[in-house]
Amino acid sequence: MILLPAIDIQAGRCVRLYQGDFATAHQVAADPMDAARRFRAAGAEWVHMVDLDGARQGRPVNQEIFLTVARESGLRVELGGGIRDMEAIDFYLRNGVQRVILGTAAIRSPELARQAAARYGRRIGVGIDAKEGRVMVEGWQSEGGRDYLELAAEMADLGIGCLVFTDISRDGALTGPNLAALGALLARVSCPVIASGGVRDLADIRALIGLGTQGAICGKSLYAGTLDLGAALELAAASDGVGTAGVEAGTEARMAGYSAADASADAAAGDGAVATGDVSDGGGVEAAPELAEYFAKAPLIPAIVVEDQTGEVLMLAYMNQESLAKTLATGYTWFYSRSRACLWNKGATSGHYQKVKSVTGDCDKDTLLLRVDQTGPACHTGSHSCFFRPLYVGNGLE
Ligand code: AMZ
Repeated sequence: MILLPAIDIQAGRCVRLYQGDFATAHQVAADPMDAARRFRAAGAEWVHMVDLDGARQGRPVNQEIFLTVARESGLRVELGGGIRDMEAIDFYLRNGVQRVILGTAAIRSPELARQAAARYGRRIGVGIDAKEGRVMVEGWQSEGGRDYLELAAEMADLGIGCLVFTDISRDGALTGPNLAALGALLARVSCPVIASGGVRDLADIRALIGLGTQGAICGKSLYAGTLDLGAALELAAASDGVGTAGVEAGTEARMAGYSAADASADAAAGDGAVATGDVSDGGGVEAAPELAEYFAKAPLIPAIVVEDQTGEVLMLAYMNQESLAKTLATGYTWFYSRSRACLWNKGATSGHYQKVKSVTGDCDKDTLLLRVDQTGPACHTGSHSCFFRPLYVGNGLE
C-alpha cells in the first residue's frame, strides 16, 4: 500500500482543518517545503497536497508552492483543490505534478473528467468527499446532490486512475477511517481507492491494508504525532500483496497495481519519476489467450531485460498480460507501471527505446527474459544499466 502524507495549503501556509471547516484552520508546519522534505527524509514517495483556497474559490490559487514541492522535494505530488478545467489540469500535469484530483468538477462536469482521463489516463484521480454518504463540493461548503457510491461508480467507468475517498466527518478528527463506507466503495468499483480521513495510528493503517485500499492519506496524525511516518511507511511497504480482500480478481489487480515499492522500481527502470504527460495507457491490443498462462499466479510478472549483443542485464520491470501482448505486437518494450497504474512504453519519454530481439519464458512460466537492442542508456540516471550499485563484492576465494 502507498502511504501519502498530506500537506494542505491555505494562504501559502501549511494548515490542518477539523472536518474541513475553514474556521478551524491552524498552521502545522513553518513551511510547506520543510514539511515535504521531512516526509521525503522519512522515506515517503508521494505527498497528497490540497489547495484549500483553490477548492473554495474554484480555481488554482497556491500554484507556485505545489510546483516547487513537485520540482524540489523528490516526492510525487498528488494535488486537489480548484482544478476545474482542462487548462488547470494541463498546467499542473505538464509542470511536474504527478496526479491531479478532481472533486467539484467531476460532479459538475463528468465530461471534463472523461476528457481528462482520455488525455492523461491514470494521472487523473477523482475525489469522493462524502458527508453521511452524500458528496460535498466547493471546499465542502455545498452539497453536490449525489450519493457517494453512485458518483464513484460513474467515475470509475471513465477510466480514471483512482478514487480518493474522504469521510469528511473523520477528517482531522483522529477517530479512525470509515471502514464501512470504504468497504462498500471497494465492493462497488474495481479501480484503485485511496482512503482519507480519520487515520490516527498504525492500527488504522493495518485495517486499511486488510481492507484492500491502495493508499492511505495521513495528515493530522503526523502533525499531532499519533502516527510515526517511518513506521507507517514500513508497514505499508511490507503489506504488498497482503490483504484479506485479495480473493476477488479486481481487488487483486488493485493490490498488485499499486504497491509501495513502485516508485523506486519505476524510477530505476522507467523513464524517471517525473511525469511528462506522454504516459500512455497503451490500450487497444487484445492479449493472446496463450499468454494467460504466464499470469495465472499474479497479474504482474517480472521481466528481466538484457542487452542482446553483450548479455548485460539492463533493468527489471513488470509486465501484465496486456503489456506483454503489446510488446509482442509492436516489437518494442511495454511494461506496466505499478506506481502510475498504467502501461508505459520504454523510451516514449526519453527516446531510449528497446527493440525486442527475443522474449523467453522461464521454466515455471512466471518470469520473462527479454533480449533487446537498447537505444541510449536503459536507466533514467543516464547509466547504461540500472544495476550499478554494488552491495557486496566477494573476493572470489571459496
Ligand atoms: O478541507 C476541505 N474543506 C476541502 C478539501 N480538503 N475542500 C476540498 N478539499 C479537497 C478534496 C479534493 O482533494 O478532498 O480538494 C479537492 C477537491 O477540490 P475541488 O476544487 O476539485 O472540488
